[in-house]
Amino acid sequence: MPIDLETLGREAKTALESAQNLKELDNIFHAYLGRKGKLTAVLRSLGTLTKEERTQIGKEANETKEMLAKIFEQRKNDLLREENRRSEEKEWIDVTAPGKKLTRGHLHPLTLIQRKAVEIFQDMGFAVVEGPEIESEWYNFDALNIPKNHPARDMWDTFWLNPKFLLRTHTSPVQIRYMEKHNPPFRIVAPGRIFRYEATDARHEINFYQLEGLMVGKDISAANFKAILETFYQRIFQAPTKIRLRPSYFPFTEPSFEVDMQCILCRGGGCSSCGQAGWMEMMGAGMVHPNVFKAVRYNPGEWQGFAFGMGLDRLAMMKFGIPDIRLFYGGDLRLLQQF
Ligand code: FA5
Repeated sequence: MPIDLETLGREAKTALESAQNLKELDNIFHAYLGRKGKLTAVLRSLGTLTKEERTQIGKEANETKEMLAKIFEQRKNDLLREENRRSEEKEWIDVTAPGKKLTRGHLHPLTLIQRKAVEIFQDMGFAVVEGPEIESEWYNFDALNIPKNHPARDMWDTFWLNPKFLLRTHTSPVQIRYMEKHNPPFRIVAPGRIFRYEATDARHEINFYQLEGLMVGKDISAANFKAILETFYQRIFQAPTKIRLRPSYFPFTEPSFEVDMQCILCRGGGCSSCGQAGWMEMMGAGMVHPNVFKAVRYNPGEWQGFAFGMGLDRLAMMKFGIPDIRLFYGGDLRLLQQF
């Protein structure tokens, strides 16, 4: 059978040139030049031909093969370029399009109140210090004039970690830590988290925040405390508030008092948040007890000062109108997203 290489070549050329994509091109290439391809078959059959035919057809077949290989390469490049162009079009980025808005987190109301309170005290010249949450019995109790077996220890239901260490029940130990290392006069505040082993209700948590204050000098009196208290409440609430000082007892102050604020939630009428009292207990305070000065080797005849420990959670309740302290620790986004 005569081999019509010219027709085969033309047919293959047209097929390659009209391939629409790389896969199709590859299939056509293999149909002619693959292992079982039509042109490959011609090349394989050369052995069965006479010498003259072999020279003649072999030359033509090789030329056709080279020609088709070139066309294949060219078409492949064209199709690749075309595919790149199409995918670039598809992946086009509009750099002017407005971005997707990321949802921003919120600062927790307790963080907000702590920052605000600290800022106000800093404006009044108070330095900010910190102390550890795990405390020794000495700093939490003994140095604050509450020796072992003293009934006042029952004022603070304690999470003991072992016979010597505990989770601090108030921020007052920071007073001792600071005074041990610094000489008066000074004024400091110490915000921090504290822990109490007690039942919870609308205004009691087992872990909550306090802000300790301590001002020591030669002539610091309760009148200074009252002035600072008034400035603080004025600035934090930016509205008139009703405050009252009640005589109280703390082993580390003498005299001692507690500061109440008329409950914002019921305006003094009595509600579940304030235990129907109409007043919320906001802080304990007093003039530093001479025994505390002695514990840190200050001369009580020379120095005097006031100290206070305010409950930051209760301050946040009153500032933001939150009826239950437990809401601060519930992690409910509906509450947090309001801040
Ligand atoms: C003390 O912790 C004293 N260290 C305060 C003090 C410091 C007195 C310096 C004198 C000199 P008290 O236990 O009363 O005191 O707590 C102080 C304030 O913390 C309270 O007035 C109240 O606002 C808040 N508080 C007390 N217990 C809780 C509780 N379980 N949950 C939330 N807040 C509380």
